[in-house]
Amino acid sequence: MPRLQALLFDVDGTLADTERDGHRVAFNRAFAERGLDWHWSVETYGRLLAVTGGKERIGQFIATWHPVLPEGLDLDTFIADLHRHKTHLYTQALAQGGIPLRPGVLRLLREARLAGLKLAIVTTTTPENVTTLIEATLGQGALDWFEVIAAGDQVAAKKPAPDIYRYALGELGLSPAACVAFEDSEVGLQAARGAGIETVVITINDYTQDQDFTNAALVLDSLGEPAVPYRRIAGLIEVPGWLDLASVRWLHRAATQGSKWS
Ligand code: XBP
Ligand code: MG
Repeated sequence: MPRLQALLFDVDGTLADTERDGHRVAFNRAFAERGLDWHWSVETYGRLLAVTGGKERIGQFIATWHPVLPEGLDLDTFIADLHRHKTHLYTQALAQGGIPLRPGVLRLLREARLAGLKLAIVTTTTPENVTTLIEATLGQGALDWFEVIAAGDQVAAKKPAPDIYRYALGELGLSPAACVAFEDSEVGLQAARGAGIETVVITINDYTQDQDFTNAALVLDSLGEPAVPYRRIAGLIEVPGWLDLASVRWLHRAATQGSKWS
């Protein structure tokens, strides 16, 4: 049975609660600053989250809602420019400390580092967003904590395709059986499981908590902290309160030995 050698973290929804009050707000500001009368409500954004990637999400909005567009524009160029502006606004908000890490994230990252495990980021979002979030929350130099940052357009097919996880495994030089992934959404879970990686889901807000997480090794509402314990939603876990590295190792061992989760 392979030893646990790396923890792979999704970003949006997993490291931090970025979607509703981060990405969505930046999209809306970018629309307004580009003179567009579009507005993505909390509910509309929830529907659009089924499409991963900001450029792809704007494309989906245009294809579905048919907003009026300036005459004769090149759609790809228009979307790329709008999305670049959104990234600028979003990273500005992150750099000002606008979005904290979720409970338990820092604790587990530190514990994994101390134990000599490799860490990786596996996300659909734009690389600048990852860099800015990590530096704003973990400090300058914290990018070095991560052996691999797999993000955005590094692969053609975004989550739920497994490609970004396969890319990260290749860069880490590890087999899927040596890793555990952390995700918050069904599309993320599909991507990690598609690459053969056991996955812990930490659900977040109304956007993902009712999704299908049948294939997760464990589903919690957060990683938990002594002061902010998690709620277990599905799967077996021995330790109440917060998910520490010993529990992750136990899960990994049980899952790779083929235990049945319920
Ligand atoms: C979440 C996403 C991203 C962000 C927007 O990625 O789907 O598209 O909502 O980011 P993950 P960009 O959960 O894999 O971190 O606008 O930079 O694409
Ligand atoms: Mg996510």
